[in-house]
Amino acid sequence: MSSLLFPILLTAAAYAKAKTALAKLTNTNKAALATGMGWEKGPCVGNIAAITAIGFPELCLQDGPLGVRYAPGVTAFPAGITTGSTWDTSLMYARGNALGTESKALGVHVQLGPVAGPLGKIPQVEYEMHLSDWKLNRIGWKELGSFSNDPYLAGVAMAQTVTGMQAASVQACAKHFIGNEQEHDRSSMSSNIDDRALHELYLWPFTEAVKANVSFVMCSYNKVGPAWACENGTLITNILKNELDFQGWVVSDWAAQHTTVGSSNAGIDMSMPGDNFGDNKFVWGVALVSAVSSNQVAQSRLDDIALCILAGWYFLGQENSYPTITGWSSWSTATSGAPSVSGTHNTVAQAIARDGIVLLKNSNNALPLKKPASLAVVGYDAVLNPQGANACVDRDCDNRTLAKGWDSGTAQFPHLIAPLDAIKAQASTDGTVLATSTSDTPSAGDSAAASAATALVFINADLGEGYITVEGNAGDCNNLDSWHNGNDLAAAVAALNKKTIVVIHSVGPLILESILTLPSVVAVVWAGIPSQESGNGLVDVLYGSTNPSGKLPFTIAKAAADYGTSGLFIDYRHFDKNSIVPRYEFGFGLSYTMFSYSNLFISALRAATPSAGIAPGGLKSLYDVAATVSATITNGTVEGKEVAQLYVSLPSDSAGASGNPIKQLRGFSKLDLKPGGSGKVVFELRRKDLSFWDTGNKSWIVPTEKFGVVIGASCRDGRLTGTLGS
Ligand SMILES: *[C@@H]1O[C@H](CO)[C@@H](O)[C@H](O)[C@H]1NC(C)=O
Ligand SMILES: *[C@@H]1O[C@H](CO)[C@@H](O)[C@H](O)[C@H]1NC(C)=O
Ligand SMILES: *[C@@H]1O[C@H](CO)[C@@H](O)[C@H](O)[C@H]1NC(C)=O
Ligand SMILES: *[C@@H]1O[C@H](CO)[C@@H](O)[C@H](O)[C@H]1NC(C)=O
Ligand SMILES: CC(=O)N[C@H]1CO[C@H](CO)[C@@H](O)[C@@H]1O
Repeated sequence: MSSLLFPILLTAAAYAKAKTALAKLTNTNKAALATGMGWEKGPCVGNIAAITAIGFPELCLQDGPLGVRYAPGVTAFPAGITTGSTWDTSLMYARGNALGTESKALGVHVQLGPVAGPLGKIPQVEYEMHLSDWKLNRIGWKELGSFSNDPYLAGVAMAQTVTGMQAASVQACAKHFIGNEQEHDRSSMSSNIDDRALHELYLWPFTEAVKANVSFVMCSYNKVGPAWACENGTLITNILKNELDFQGWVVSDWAAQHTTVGSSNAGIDMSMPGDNFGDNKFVWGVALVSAVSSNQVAQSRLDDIALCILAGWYFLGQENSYPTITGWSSWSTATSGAPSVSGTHNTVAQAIARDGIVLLKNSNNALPLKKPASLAVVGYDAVLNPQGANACVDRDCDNRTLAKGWDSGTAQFPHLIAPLDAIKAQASTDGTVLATSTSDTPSAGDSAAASAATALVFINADLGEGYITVEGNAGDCNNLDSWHNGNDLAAAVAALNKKTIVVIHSVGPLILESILTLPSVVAVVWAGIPSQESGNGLVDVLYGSTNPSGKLPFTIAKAAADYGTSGLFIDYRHFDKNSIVPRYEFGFGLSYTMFSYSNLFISALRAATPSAGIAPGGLKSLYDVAATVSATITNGTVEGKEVAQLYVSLPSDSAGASGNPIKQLRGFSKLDLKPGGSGKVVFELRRKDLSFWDTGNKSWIVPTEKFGVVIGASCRDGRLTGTLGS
């Protein structure tokens, strides 16, 4: 942390309190503040010992981004990717706030989320790591937290989540900094990202979290260059703390810290879990005190570390009657007297599960279903694991409906409404005769499929963290196919049923060509990773009580080889550059109605001082509004929500910036429109949104030529086109 900038973020009162408390601490106290107590030495996954002399309690850091891990009675929220696919800032905020509220009630001071990235990730079959390149994974995998592989969409979701969480007085943690793009060899591989891609893509979501005053950032397991991310001073001190003005603290991912002196001098502020998962060897603690005594680490560095940990705690008011941990521990399944914390957060979980659903295909209005006389429901993904929703530890299996992936970011399901449970309830209301087959063997569903006018087939594709291998997938995925031969199951049903609707639960994109070429597959629904309210959210959309309004937060390609990861050209940027036609483009999603776009307005480009380069440290003017773009969206025939998206094209060869992506997302807005209604979307473009990162002089530059502006319903469905600037 840069002490110089400290008072800008913190209230004078919080700063003064931290200074006063610091003056009472010995170096041993200060090092203890910065060092976890050791693995499983407290109720949380990370614990800092209390310092009673200053009234500082034992501090609890707890997983994870989708719910309070190991705690009883919590809400299990939908994954980041399903939150991202809502494109709904109010739901992003509501989820963050509900997570924060549950954390606080349970006595958690620091919630280990949200997650930025992976961004460049789409799986490839081969995945040997070389220092000179980096490999691919399915988007959305990293602790199931990541919102999108587009940095702008991910950045908005990060900021909303942080703001929501911290409004509940819980410190949020933006992670994993940086380039933590795969599980394979995650502690030894290096993500070598060039400076422009670093700034324009990988840093972007972190920057937005920092702007939202995120209390801390977690450095990641991987290397970035020769040094590990937690030991790289260029990244942590020069870029994160100085260039981005980050004023909180940096914590190591669990055992991602390697050296006492190197990590301190690189700028990290907390060592977690303290020892290396229970070996009782502490990289900091007394070793850090010795390093200060021997002048290998400056006294001012240790003071800075302690000051910012204290200040974050004061800043969020955590010294004021904060709940203590009662009746639960990460290391025991026994609970007694733990508070009930979930309140009505199931409504937030259901709204996200529902509004994150993306309708990919809908021929002849096959959906919504209207009181069908008969309906077949086929596939193991339609039902609950008979051994229970939490039967697999950290969700380390793909046994029946997929509602969470496997990883340290899981939470216990309080309940899990499987698709068939919710469909049964609706069928009973409608008098629909249901035929079910809940096997993943293609021929098993034959009689069900043949007996009904319409068939719903459920398929999935799981993913998780590398400490567990599930069905041969060691965290990363081996390919982009559905699991358990889902495509064959869908084809078998489609061979017998002319109205086959495919529902997909998956962590990210998968290749659907063999299904989509079948004329009997009339509709395809991507239902993401919906968590506990899965079936409820799905039925809302399948039966049309809610119009689908999710949009893809990634591209679905026709073939795995169509994805790219080189430099700036990830996801749609790569498809655009190489003229590859995707199957379903980024931002795509159908509705049960049509929306029309009109009245494009583009303001003049406002002059700024300085008008061209903005040097590091002069970041503030980068967030000044440089131009405003607006449009009118008009309803269709039924009520529905539309996500209007703004894409900006930098001039193709402006000074210093050849090779810009053809277009990039720079705004979005979701409107709820009744029949007969229309609404205005207004996009405020900040200077940064119109800049490129100049690697020569290390600054953001706004080009002086004209920008292309497109407002559309996806990245390839532009409805209104104009230019900005002169
Ligand atoms: C971040 O903190 C600053 C300074 O206290 C404040 O002006 C700003 O509104 C905060 N931002 C958010 C998103 O809370
Ligand atoms: C730290 O990260 C930067 C930015 O990616 C990289 O250029 C540099 O080589 C890394 N430094 C070390 C010592 O690994
Ligand atoms: C999950 O499925 C596997 C393979 O069928 C089976 O061996 C295992 O017992 C199941 N576990 C649970 C907890 O459902
Ligand atoms: C950065 O370098 C470019 C040329 O590469 C130049 O046009 C621009 O004015 C420079 N900006 C600053 C702030 O030095
Ligand atoms: C585009 C569209 O369908 N607009 C409709 C909005 O609702 C009014 C009133 O129902 C209709 O007249 C419009 O045609």
